[in-house]
Formats: sequence, C-alpha cells, structure tokens
Amino acid sequence: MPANLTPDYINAEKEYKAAKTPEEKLVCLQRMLSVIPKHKGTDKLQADLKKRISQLKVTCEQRTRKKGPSYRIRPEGAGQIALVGPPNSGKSSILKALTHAEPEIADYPFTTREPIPGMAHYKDIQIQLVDLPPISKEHCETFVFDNIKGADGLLLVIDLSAADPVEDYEQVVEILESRRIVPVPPETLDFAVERPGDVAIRSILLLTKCDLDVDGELLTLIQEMIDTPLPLVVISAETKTGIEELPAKLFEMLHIIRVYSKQPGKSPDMEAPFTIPIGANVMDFAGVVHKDFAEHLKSARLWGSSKFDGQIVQRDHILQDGDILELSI
Ligand SMILES: Nc1nc2c(ncn2[C@@H]2O[C@H](COP(=O)(O)OP(=O)(O)OP(=O)(O)O)[C@@H](O)[C@H]2O)c(=O)[nH]1
Ligand SMILES: [Mg+2]
Repeated sequence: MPANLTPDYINAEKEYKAAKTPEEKLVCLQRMLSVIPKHKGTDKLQADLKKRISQLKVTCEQRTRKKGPSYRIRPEGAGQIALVGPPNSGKSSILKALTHAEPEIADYPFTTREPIPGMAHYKDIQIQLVDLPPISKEHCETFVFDNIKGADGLLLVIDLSAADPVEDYEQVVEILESRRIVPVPPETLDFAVERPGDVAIRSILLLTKCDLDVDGELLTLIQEMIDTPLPLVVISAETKTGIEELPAKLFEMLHIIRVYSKQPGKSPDMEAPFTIPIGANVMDFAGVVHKDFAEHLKSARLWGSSKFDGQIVQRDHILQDGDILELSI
C-alpha cells in the first residue's frame, strides 16, 4: 500500500534533515509523527518514527540534565506566571497578545522549544509571563517542570475548539500531578497538600480560541463535562476577547498589593510601587524598601486607606493596595 505522504509530512522531514541538535531533531520527528497519514501503508514508517523518538528522548534528557538549571527563566517584575498546556493550544499567542515578546506561532505542535519570557502590564506594575514548550503524554521537556515549579501562578491553556478539550485538560493535570505539581484556585490561602512533597500553585484554566465557538455550544459542553476546582476564563488571542481583562486576573493570582513610598517633605514616588503580599504590614513594607528602615523605623504615616491623610500608623498596621507610606528613621 502506498504511503501517500502529505506536503506537511514532507516539509517536516526536510526540517528534520536540516536540524542540527538532538532537541531540534526530536521536535521534527514528533511533528512528522503527528502529521503522518495514519493508515496501513504508513504502519512501518510510524513504528520507525516512534523508535527514533524514544531513542532521541533518552539523548535529550541526558543533555538537559547536564545543562542543569540554565533553562530556568530568572523572575522579573512583580511575579512570574507560566503558560502551560498541550501542543498547539495557543500559549505563545497569549504571550504575544499580552507582552512585547515575539514568540514563534504556528499551526503545528511543538513550535515552542524553550521558555520565552515577556512582561505584561497591569496598572503601574509588570508581571512576567513565561511561555513554555508544550506538555503532552508523548513528550515533555524536563526543564519545563522546573519553570512551572518556580512560577508564582499558572495559566493552563486549553484550546476549546480541540477534538476533546476536557481530555486535554485532564491530561495536563495528570502530567503535572505526576511531577508533584497541584494546580489550585487563585483564591487559595492555605497551601496544605495531600501528599508531602507536592507543590500547590495558584492557577486559572484559560479556554482559548473562543472565536471558533461562535454560538457558544462548545463552551456549554465543556462547562457540563469538566470537573475542575479552577475558574474558567474564556478568551481569544485572535479577536482579543478577554485579553484586556487578563492582567487584572494575573494580579489577583499573585496575591500582592502595590504600596508607594514617600520621603518626608516630598511628593510620593507614584511611578514605581513596591509590591508586597496581601496581609503585609508596615514593618514588612519597611523591610522591602531598605533594611535601615526595618532596623531603625521611628514612625510611619499613611495616605490612602487611612482615616485621614498623613495618619500615623503602627508597625503592625496592615496595608492596602494603593497605599502611600512615609517612613521616618
Ligand atoms: N482562531 C484562533 N486561532 C488561534 C488562537 N490562538 C492561537 N491560534 C492559532 O493556533 C495555532 C497554535 O498557536 P500557538 O500560539 O503557536 O500555540 P502553542 O500552544 O504555543 O503551540 P506549541 O508551542 O506548539 O505548544 C496557531 O496557528 C495560532 O494562530 C485564537 O485565539 N483563535
Ligand atoms: Mg508555543
């Protein structure tokens, strides 16, 4: 039986031949396997591809282990949030829609091969987004999990127009849990986990490509079928539906507030707030501004959530988002 290979497959094979590193070769082989016509005539070829993929995976894992943590993106801004999901679900498109990053976006799986950071803006702060290579049962780069574990929050990105978005979501959670990562709702305060060693991370389930669900039928079906404690947020990177509202959700997920510092007799610096955890008090803020303030704080005056402007507040006074604090030593 003839194999009848498609142009997609032939292109992927060309890329495979041109690929230089084992990682690039692996991605090409996976792409070849995902686009190869599935019928009797390609059975042998499929088996051969699978064998080459598993051999290359071993080589790649050994190389990743040697490279160590160099793939981990250094956190910047008020917090780091990772984009996690199956191949082709639309992760990179979200990074591009929210930041100035220019990730490669393409209509085939395993386009993203290494973590790509970008800064999203929320009011006067920046939140770091990290686009990651996909996770799937077929293949996951080991370093992806280091990035996920180190993130302050996760966006689980599922294509709601995919063949089985509920299954996609369940697989992502299963893979994460097999790596001891437990996505929890953004409002979670208590990170008590069932198994010691598990890492709980605040997460949102992003159902993307909603422009392909014009009458909302797919969404209704997903809402009926899915079993998740996470909030569902529906967006489209294509039409930008829901994109503008996302930074506020990222901010909420970080559980932080913005507090401005003011020097005595001067106007406050409203350009660059400090970010501190919700529930932090005057002393916590002093420690973040400078260790001298924390060690020698004499008094603090508050503008914003205080009863009157310039009110003197105690060291254990709990601060609110948008407060301005004048510290004196
Ligand atoms: N219609 C529609 N297409 C989208 C949307 N978001 C992404 N796409 C398309 O989906 C395909 C995959 O998008 P990517 O952003 O590259 O997906 P990814 O999850 O980063 O893919 P990998 O890096 O391979 O894991 C591309 O062809 C995009 O143009 C969307 O909101 N609507
Ligand atoms: Mg991508």
